[in-house]
Amino acid sequence: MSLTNREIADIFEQIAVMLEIKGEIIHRVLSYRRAGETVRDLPRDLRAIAAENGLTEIDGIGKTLAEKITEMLETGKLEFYERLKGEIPLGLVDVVRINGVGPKKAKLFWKELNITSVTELEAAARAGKLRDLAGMGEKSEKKIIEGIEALARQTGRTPLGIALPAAQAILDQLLKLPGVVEGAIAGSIRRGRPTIGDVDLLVASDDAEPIMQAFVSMDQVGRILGHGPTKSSVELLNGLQVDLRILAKERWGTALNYFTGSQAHNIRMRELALEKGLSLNEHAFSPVDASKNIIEDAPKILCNTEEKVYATVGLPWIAPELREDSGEIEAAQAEKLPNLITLADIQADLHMHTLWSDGRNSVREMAEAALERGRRYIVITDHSQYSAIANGLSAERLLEQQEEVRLVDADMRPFRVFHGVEMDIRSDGSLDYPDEVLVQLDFVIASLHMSLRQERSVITQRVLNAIQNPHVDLIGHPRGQLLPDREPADLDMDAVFAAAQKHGTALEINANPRRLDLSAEYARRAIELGIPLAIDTDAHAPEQMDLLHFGVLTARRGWVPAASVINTWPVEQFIEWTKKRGR
Ligand code: DGT
Ligand code: CA
Ligand code: CA
Ligand code: ZN
Repeated sequence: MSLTNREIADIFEQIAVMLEIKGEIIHRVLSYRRAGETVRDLPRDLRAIAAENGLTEIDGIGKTLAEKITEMLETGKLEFYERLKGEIPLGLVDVVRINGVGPKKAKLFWKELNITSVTELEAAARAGKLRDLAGMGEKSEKKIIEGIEALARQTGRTPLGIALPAAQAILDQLLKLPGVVEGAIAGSIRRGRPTIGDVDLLVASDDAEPIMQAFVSMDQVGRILGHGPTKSSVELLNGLQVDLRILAKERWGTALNYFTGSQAHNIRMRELALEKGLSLNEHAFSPVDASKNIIEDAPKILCNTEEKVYATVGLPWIAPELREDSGEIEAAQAEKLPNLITLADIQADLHMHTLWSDGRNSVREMAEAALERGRRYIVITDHSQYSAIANGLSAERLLEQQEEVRLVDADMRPFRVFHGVEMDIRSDGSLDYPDEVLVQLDFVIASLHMSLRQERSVITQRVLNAIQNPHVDLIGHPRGQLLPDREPADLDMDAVFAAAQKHGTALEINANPRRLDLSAEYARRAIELGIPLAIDTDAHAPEQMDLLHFGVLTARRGWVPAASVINTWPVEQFIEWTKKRGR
């Protein structure tokens, strides 16, 4: 029983934590942690690499770690790991995952109270037994309970930013195979959900067998979960599950519609079909009798396109991002589907960083990268001084930067480079620059980066302070969530929306797939209130500008039309908008 890359990565990462609890030197801990990360992200099967004697050529894998990998591949076990588990209870590895519990605390709980699992720790915390330990108190005890609750809410879902490229890479391989006439990513990825349970792929072909064989034999496959003639499931080396279905192209529309979901949308579609005397499943429409039984000898209706599926139930085609049964059926019936924004509508990127703070490129390099990608104008928005770890700019350096921005702008016309900033909203609620500085900028983003766990009234007031300042144009990544599992700040979003509406301040959909913040649901509420949005990449390097489509996907899920998004506007309209806002 050989182990997969993911299982080996898990073991290395568990060893790192156990060594840390044991008090081992940090170098040793880090070498296991790094090895775990490397193996987890490895694009090839360790078995194949080992067969070529190539393990030590992997970055961060020396002779000792290579021997350990070989042992696991050959025996399915690791002696060192088994011994370690005898010294340090494995349950402590989960205890360390709790926010606010490090290896030192875990060891303290274990040695003092014999706690070896999250369950035991929770019981002790709720019984008030932790507060009397050295370095603990009532407050830190309460924090631990909150941390355990947050851990329980974690989902095990994969961020869209990881799942979509992985799915696309597999689909591209499949599309190159002979006999493949059509292929698509379906499921939650096609709907643009920010996190993904598993990947659903569809291929149309009359000769499924060799395609299935090629699919289960791909390099990225860690393990085959099911292998049938028309349906297979595999687990990739990174742990992601991928389902592939192969069908005849005559049924492409019905299948694509069914496997795109959502399940709730599908249920509505089946109800509409029944109203027309038809039963709908993933294969076809079948006529039914008065008691809703399929009439066996009546001809079925096959649909080779989704348009035909929707037309059969009397609807126009509905964009996948809307298919959540959240009003899209009713809107389609009333011919009131939104005119959704597309990637081509985007004219500008209003949020990016350079070498002046924590970006990796110069102002000019970022401008040229944006121009290459078809943008017509950008705003340079480095961090402000409060973000010391991000090398944030003092007012003095900010104005020094302005000279460089003006030079690049003059050079690159008609492409425009504006000067802005991503200003911190400090923990005490004050803004990081005085108004005299802000008036000199073309565009001001205000963002929360620090003290995100403040209580609701406090953190909400911080955002309101920024919205109310006439020099602040946009609130960056408003809720501060990180996908898949870092919870957003506890903001009173009704208050935030009311203030943004009153002051005309724009809210960001941060396109970075770790953020997607605002989420689709909040974006939809924002546009209903007439609040302007901006879709920005927050790029710290040119290639991150290519993540823009994730923001557009999120906006589409939020029913957002182009006109509501300020960076779809021509540059004159954008300038006019910022001027009207008091500068
Ligand atoms: P996920 O994978 O959790 O991110 O979400 P989905 O939506 O991709 O769900 P998944 O992979 O279980 O199934 C893909 C689609 O197939 C789903 O969106 C709708 C359809 N589907 C699957 N099972 C059912 C079912 O039992 N009833 C209906 N109506 N549709 C289903
Ligand atoms: Ca899925
Ligand atoms: Ca699935
Ligand atoms: Zn930023």
